[in-house]
Amino acid sequence: MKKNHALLAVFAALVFGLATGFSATKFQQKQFAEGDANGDKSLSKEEYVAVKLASGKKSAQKNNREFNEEKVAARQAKAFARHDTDGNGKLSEEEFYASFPAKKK
Ligand SMILES: [Ca+2]
Ligand SMILES: [Ca+2]
Repeated sequence: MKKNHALLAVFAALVFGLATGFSATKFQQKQFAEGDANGDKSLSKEEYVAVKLASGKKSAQKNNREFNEEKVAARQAKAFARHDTDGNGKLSEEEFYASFPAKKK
């Protein structure tokens, strides 16, 4: 029981550290950190599209799929506008993480 509580505390701290109401995976955190080229803790449209292109390219190569950079860039630019829920032209960490489909538990 004690052990469970300790784990729970660690988990709560992690979640709290990210703000409440959402949790991000390591992958998402890494993408955000890598994507934020100028370090202002938010992703501009360019930063967002770039990181999506990079990861899309990687997975396309891994799966031996064709990768149409222009098409993906256009799609991601649209996705960016959808995910920028407060419309300030940047994705905050919260907005970025929310852009991922919820993981099944
Ligand atoms: Ca940035
Ligand atoms: Ca925003």
